[in-house]
Amino acid sequence: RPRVLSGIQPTAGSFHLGNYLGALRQWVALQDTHEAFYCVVDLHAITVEQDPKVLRANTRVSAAQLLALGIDPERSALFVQSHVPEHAQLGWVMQCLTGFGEASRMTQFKDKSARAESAIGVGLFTYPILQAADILLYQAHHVPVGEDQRQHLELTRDLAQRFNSRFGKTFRLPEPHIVKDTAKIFDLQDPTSKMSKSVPAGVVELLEDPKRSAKKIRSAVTDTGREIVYDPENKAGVSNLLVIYSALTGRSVDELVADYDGKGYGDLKKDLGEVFTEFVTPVQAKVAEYLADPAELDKVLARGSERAREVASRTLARVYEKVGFLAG
Ligand code: AQP
Repeated sequence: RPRVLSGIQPTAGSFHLGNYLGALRQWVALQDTHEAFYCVVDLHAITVEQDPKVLRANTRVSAAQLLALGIDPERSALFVQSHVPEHAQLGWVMQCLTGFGEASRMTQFKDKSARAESAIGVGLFTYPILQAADILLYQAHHVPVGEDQRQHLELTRDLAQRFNSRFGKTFRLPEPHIVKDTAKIFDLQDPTSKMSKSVPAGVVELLEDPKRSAKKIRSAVTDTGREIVYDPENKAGVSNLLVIYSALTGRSVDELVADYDGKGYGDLKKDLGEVFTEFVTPVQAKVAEYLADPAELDKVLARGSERAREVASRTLARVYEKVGFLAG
């Protein structure tokens, strides 16, 4: 079976609707067809300042959400990145292969560093290179991510190709798995920017009180017109709501547009609030169950990292040999 690898940061605790629709839903679906490796990327989380207690708690909260959303630890290796030291080890080799100019072209770093309120660490700059190592360690065929990660996937492929041509074929070149319709979910307050944990006003969080989410949806920014149509250029807000509605219900956007013919934005928003509440309520209940037994949760993660290390250590050993390290 083809392999799939993806990761998510535990930084915010709660995942948001963009994470879910852009990436996590695909993680769940790909378990049916792929050998899956999914990780909570805590090494990436310290690229911005962290409170150690909060990070530890949020790492468990993140794992609990992944299980609640449908990641099955019997079928998939679910693990915490720092439990598999090969990530940092291959990350270093990959850093030595990356051009400074090449790393400087990453637009996400430019965005994040421009927004940052505190000092920017070198880790934030090199994070896409560690991400390349995350993927290449597992020889992943596919990497389910949102559109914002496309450039990082390109870098990963470039680095894999460079390594292969310098040292002989070692890495598989991974393909991004980006589902077009939900590749970029937009902020409810600013429907021209992506929904992002760094700009919390228009973000729908999976673990917040669903009443709060419904309220955010009711007050989502829409244009001054009345008609409910899908037109991302001129009606970004309404189009974003239609995409979310469609993804959560499995009904097509066209079908929804037909259904809401003659109705107003208020009706659409109210109904979407209810659809979201229905989706998220059982997820929240399951998260609470997993968190009620942290020892069991830790066991699941330990089993996951054991499986991950089997694969990761094999890749790293080949890499160390190829670059010329003396066998230890
Ligand atoms: N708005 C989005 N639409 C679609 N996909 C999205 N993803 C994130 N936002 C959207 C996808 O979610 C996965 C996990 O994201 P991450 O935890 O690695 O962090 P991120 O991309 O840094 O998430 P944020 O919320 O957007 O944080 P900031 O503000 O720090 O940039 C990824 O596959 C991502 O594509």
